[in-house]
Amino acid sequence: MAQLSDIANETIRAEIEEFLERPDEIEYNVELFNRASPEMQDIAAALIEGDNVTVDRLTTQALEDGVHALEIMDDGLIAGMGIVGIKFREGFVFVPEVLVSARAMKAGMAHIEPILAASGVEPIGTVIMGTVQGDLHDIGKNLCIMMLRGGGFTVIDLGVNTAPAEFLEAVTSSEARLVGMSALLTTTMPNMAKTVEAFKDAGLRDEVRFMVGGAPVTPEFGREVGADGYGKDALACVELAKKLAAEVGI
Ligand code: B12
Repeated sequence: MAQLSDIANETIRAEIEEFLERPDEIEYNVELFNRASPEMQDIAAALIEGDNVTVDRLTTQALEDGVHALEIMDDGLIAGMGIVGIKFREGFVFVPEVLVSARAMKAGMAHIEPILAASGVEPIGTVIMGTVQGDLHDIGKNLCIMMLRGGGFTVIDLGVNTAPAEFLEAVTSSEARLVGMSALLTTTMPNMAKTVEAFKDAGLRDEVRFMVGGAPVTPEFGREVGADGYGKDALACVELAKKLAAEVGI
């Protein structure tokens, strides 16, 4: 069984020891960081510390050393943000610290995005992506967009705080038949349903396929709001988009 003491990075060991209390989260993170290489642990530690300069440098170095962009994303950046998320939930850190870590995440993602996007595959179709109204979280949505572009989709990014009317306008003014909605707040999840309703009211519901995702969203919730599919992460988002694209004949 993976042990905390086997994790190479001292900051990560201290973070888990000091801030994680739930046994399932301790177990998950001890295993995750035991699996991650010391270089990925260093990236995660720098992200937790909000050190964007170091995340930038270590990400560049890892790519030069031949580490796959997806490994950096999963075992470095997302793994580090997972610890930040737990500390935020438990009240050990607040919005400013999370923003500084989010900036560090973006510094790493800036190197990964062009690589994932440059896979040279033929364009499959267009996807409209947005974080729903009232919600300003965009890290997960942006990861999905990166992976969708890498998977051959053209993406129209509506950004954050996207009103149902803006999704509607984007569909009517483009050829897009796929719409992806992201929500990170339980209070904004209902706006997914409102968006689907707006398409029904406009008589356009059957023209498009809706994908939903975000940490609090579940497959059941997706079905409840009338979406066509739920994706748990950015890889699942691409798989789902491909499946739904085939359904609508693009
Ligand atoms: C970073 C962060 C912030 C940053 C956002 C920066 C940014 N540019 O995004 C800042 C500091 C601004 C912020 C603000 C707030 N936040 Co905040 N935040 C987080 C945090 C720590 C991490 C979220 C994140 O980026 N995760 C990493 C990404 C990679 O994961 P992800 O978003 O889940 O995305 C993945 C999948 O879900 C999926 N996915 C995502 N979208 C989609 C879409 C589709 C179509 C598909 C298929 C898949 C998919 O793929 C992604 C990649 O794998 C979470 C904690 C957490 N554990 O989620 C809290 C969290 C979401 N925030 C929370 C809260 C309360 C707030 C604030 C209200 C705090 C406040 N008091 O002001 C504000 C709200 C602002 C607003 N109106 O939106 C709560 C929400 C609680 C709830 N029950 O609703 C959380 C859960 C923290 C907590 N436990 O208390 N936050």
